Amino acid sequence: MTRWRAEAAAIVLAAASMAHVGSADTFFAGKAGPYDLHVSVRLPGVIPGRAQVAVRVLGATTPQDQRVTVRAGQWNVGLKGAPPPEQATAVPGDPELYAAELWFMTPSSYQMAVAVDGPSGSGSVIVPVLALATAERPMSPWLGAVLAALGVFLTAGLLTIIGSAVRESVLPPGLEPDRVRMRRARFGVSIMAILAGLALWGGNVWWNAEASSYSRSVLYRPFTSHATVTREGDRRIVTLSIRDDRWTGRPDPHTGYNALLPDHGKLMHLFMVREPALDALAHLHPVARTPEALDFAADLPPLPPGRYRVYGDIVHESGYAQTLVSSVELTGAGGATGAATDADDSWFSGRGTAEAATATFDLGDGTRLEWQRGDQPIAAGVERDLRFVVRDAAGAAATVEPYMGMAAHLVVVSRDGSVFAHLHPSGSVSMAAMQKFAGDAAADPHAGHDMPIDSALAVPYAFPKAGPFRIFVQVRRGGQVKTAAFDVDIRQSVRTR
Ligand SMILES: [Cu+2]
Repeated sequence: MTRWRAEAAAIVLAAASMAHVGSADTFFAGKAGPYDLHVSVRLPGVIPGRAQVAVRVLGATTPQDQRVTVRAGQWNVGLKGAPPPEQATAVPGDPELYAAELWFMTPSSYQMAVAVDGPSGSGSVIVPVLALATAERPMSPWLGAVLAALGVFLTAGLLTIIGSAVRESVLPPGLEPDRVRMRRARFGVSIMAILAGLALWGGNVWWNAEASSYSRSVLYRPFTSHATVTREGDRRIVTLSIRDDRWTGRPDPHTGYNALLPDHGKLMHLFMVREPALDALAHLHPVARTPEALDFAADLPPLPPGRYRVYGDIVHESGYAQTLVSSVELTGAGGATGAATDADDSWFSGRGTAEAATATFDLGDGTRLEWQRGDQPIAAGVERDLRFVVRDAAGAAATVEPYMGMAAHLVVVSRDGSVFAHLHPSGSVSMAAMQKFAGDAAADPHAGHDMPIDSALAVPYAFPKAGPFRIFVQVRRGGQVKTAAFDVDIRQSVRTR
């Protein structure tokens, strides 16, 4: 029923946000055995629904040489209980690209196995996918009118049949019904009209109950949370408090809102972005103040005063990642001491570099971060690599050190506040969920911590909508986190989804 209704009409995006606020699709770049893959999962918006999976086998030249399969299992069932693998079909005209469709029946955290068999051998990789219902599809007025007209026709037809049957069915042909028969017929029609009315009323109640249960328990809503700034001596503390029945009460077995999993070694990544100019950013790692993980607090860095959007990234043990959303007003100067709660805390304030085919941002240590956008402006909904490189004064590529295990952290925000995404060169997937599904959650996420790495970065992403965005890029050099900011105007795509 839900599916039928879902298919019936146009999409209206719910105001609700999701892990990566306003940007629910999954983008992943990584290796499956010998193959370099780019994987994207475009969600249908409604659950149950069919997701579009695209797998790009980089460097593939003859599509028939490779066999690509995808398979998804819910976090608590795993791949053993999952439906059989779906074979992805080669997309004509693009020898690297394979496409498949996967059904997601439950709003939950899934592990998706992507396997490639080909001339170089076989390999597979697990990509965490969050199947979220982000849209309700109300019935179109046109379909509603057709169904209502059919309903009236059927009801009127039913009453007419009942009336005629009582009045005339036992009369020989040619005879007129008498007054008694006429009265009986009217009585029969009245009774049937009451029964039909009751049936319609019952149907309406059932329909509304289904719809409200969808928006209550299927449609994604982040936990209710609330940000505050308080003074403790000469320190200023920002606290994000989670107050939600789904967290404080009994956890939902499907979605997997269970205990938190550290991501990059931290239970929460808290981002603050100043409105409306997006000209100040803090990336903090608050610690839980209670064992129940209800209040997360961090020292406030010296940020300029103003209104800040607050985003708290958390990952549950089920691999379910969500972004809590709140906002807070900062008055006066920021943290007096500037002492950070966590050594990996970082902050930035300043202007962004305007969009260009090659835009550069001065990192202040003699190097600059270059965004190689390319000649073409970026269109909404089109996946591409965002490419960056750090260059020294002579223009040579410089190295970076891992910042919390990653070559770079990107924060993508839309000016209107409807989109927030936290990305890495591995894509939009949560590293904690990846490690959990790969079964090496115990492995040190900071392995090779200070080994300098190549600063040529590529981050796969598709901007979910058109409009002005800012991209913050964070890299670590000389033990210090450097933040670059770039402004970009995303164009309307000609392609519609
Ligand atoms: Cu990050």
